[in-house]
Amino acid sequence: MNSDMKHFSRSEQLFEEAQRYLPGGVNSPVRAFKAVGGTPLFIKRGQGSRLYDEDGNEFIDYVCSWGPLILGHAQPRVVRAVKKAIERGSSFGCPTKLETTLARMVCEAMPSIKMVRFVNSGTEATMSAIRLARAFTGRNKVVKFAGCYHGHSDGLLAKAGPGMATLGIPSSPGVPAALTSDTLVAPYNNLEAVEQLFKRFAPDITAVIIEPIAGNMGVVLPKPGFLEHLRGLTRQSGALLIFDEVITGFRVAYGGAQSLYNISPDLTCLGKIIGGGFPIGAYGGRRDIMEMVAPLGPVYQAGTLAGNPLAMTAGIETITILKESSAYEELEKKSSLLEKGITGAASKTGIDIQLPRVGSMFTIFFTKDVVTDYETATKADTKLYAKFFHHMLAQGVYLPPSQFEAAFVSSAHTDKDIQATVEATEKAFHSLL
Ligand code: KE4
Repeated sequence: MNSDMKHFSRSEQLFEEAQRYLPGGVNSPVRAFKAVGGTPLFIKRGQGSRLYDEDGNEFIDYVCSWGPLILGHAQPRVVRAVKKAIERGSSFGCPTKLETTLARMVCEAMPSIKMVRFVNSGTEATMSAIRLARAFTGRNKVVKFAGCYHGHSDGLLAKAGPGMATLGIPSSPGVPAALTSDTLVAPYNNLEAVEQLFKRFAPDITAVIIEPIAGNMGVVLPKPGFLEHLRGLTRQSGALLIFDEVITGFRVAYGGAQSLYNISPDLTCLGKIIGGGFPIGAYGGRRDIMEMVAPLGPVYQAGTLAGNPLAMTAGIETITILKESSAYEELEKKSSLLEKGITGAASKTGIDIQLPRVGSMFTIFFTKDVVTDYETATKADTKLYAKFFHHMLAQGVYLPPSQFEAAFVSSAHTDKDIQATVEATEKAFHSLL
């Protein structure tokens, strides 16, 4: 990778101006580089595996817009399809056959989903799924896991209170305690904690919501049997199992994490990849549950641009390419090459890292302990990660600007990109010594 000194003066100027009009200069907090320091890149364009910023710097991109761009930036077939679609109009507020096409593809990819509703974000998807679960079961309490993020609806902005398995307390000002008092929080991978919650609250637990492979505390894998136990526990108690596959859906496999672990959740939330880079979310699952959604049933949920033709077109094109090609085998090959190269560089330089990976989603944790939950994830050395991040950035490799996010490989990443990234990692590790 070109390691000639990069400068970011244009991004600095743009960031200055952006902060006058936008809180923190961004439209989503994680973009602001607060966790790693420095100035966020202002991007001019993306192409394939590359991002180009306003200073003319070029980067191999492992953020991929936080997951949606599994085919890389400006994928030619997606661009052509969306160009044609926009010329026919961007939104009608009426049904189109595109929505049925994408819905059918989602249902065929994930057999647990018999019916699906499109919305405009993952936040809307999980918020709606929980409202639906409460209507279906007549119960109120929701179990979530520390370190899992399901978007920013009030009830889900809850963190663990004191003690192991507890009533959630607001994780943000502005969220009334009343709205998180029905949110129970347990440590990820901790079955005993979940069983304790069920012992205390089972008759009022409407659902367990989980990222089947966590991506929001960095990548954390479910321990063998953990998801199966959750499935058993919920089925036994009449609670619903909700898989939040906003990241993992069509990412770790065409059928998502539920196909990898062969588990049938009652409801699934999707987003990111199914919109091919356009705003999207979706929730779906058992027909007897989904039939409660308005206007078929009484559970209200709506959205002006839900199912809009552009997001549908980009999503259909994206998952068609994923279905038709050997995308997942290639992603596995490239991602495992990258993992071997990085872990090899770490052992060569004596840097302690963990590199949990499922398919093309991974995290480089700066810790010697295996990361199994939020507590062990937060033992990682975030200062070291920040230094590493900037050493990589200087060499033209763009990693997530936070230790607690997932990194992604796309189909557009070439073997040369992987090799260049491994070389940059070796140099970066040496600079950390
Ligand atoms: P959105 O509302 O951001 O579309 O989706 C919320 C959401 C729900 N569920 C999971 C598992 C998610 O990962 C997300 C959003 N992910 C974050 C990054 N990990 C999006 C990036 C951001 O917040 O800017």
